[in-house]
Amino acid sequence: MSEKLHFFDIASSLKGPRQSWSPNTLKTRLILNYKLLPSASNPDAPGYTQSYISYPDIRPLLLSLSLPPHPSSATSAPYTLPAISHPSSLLSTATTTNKNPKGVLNNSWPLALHLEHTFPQPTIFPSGQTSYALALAVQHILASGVVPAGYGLVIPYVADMLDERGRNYFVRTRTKTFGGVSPRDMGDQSENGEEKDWAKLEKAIDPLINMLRGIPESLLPSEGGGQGRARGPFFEGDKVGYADFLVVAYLGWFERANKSHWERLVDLGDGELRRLWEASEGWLEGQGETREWEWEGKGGVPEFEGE
Ligand SMILES: N[C@@H](CCC(=O)N[C@@H](CS)C(=O)NCC(=O)O)C(=O)O
Repeated sequence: MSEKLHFFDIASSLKGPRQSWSPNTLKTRLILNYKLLPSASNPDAPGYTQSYISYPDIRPLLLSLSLPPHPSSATSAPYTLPAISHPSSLLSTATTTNKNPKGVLNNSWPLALHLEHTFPQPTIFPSGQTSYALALAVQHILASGVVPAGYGLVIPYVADMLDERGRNYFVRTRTKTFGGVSPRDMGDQSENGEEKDWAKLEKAIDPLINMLRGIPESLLPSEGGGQGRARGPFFEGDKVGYADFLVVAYLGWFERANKSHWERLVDLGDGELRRLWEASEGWLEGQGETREWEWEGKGGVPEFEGE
């Protein structure tokens, strides 16, 4: 029997399943919980193990696993989580994305594809290529619109949910990334600034709400193919897929960082986001078996080191 897959998440000071907070690691966690945790329809699922890594330890951990940095053209930090260790699938699968000699992979998109390839059922692309195209579109809307538009409403609260070392690292590195502005001051500081930030986010997220809502029922034929009924809660009606997980991971970030902002966010539109959240919550909260990950030099990283 091969080793269980191990998942690396980012530490926080939150308790229970809410300890998992990052919009990127939550994308992978949702897939792992959907595919690998035993459920009524999948009682023999293998489960997985996990560890929570403090921000300043991510780089030394990934170096110890021989993972190269992202190219300097990437918009993220060079060494990032989520990552998995799963030599039994990663060493035997010839993909263009993974050449790692230790059976480790990071970066949420290649991770999603690798997990789908290795554990095809239940699928995260229920309509095949169409679901894949949908996920790409949702990812684009999030990355180029929603995420930057929502910065001012979520980034100021991130440091306070991290463990102490993570908090110091986050404030220092993000102050540099944001050109000297502390992440705590990322919100619009002008009069009524918070409402201006909300206006930006509402505009950016509207396409996703419309996509979840689907064609207005009055415009659908009343007969044939069951298409006359209301859509949702997922982009593909009652079939969940990776496109949904991308949005749920984003909502999870808000829920962890600032509950009252999250409440306002999921109430936008006609509750499409809240229904998506409620239908997916079980996959968001699932946890693997926690197992400390040891590597040479662990614990030797002073707080002030790193990017
Ligand atoms: N393209 C990467 C981005 C992941 C990412 O940016 N992760 C952040 C946490 S949300 C990280 O690990 N940052 C490490 C750092 O800032 O040092 C993915 O999709 O996995």
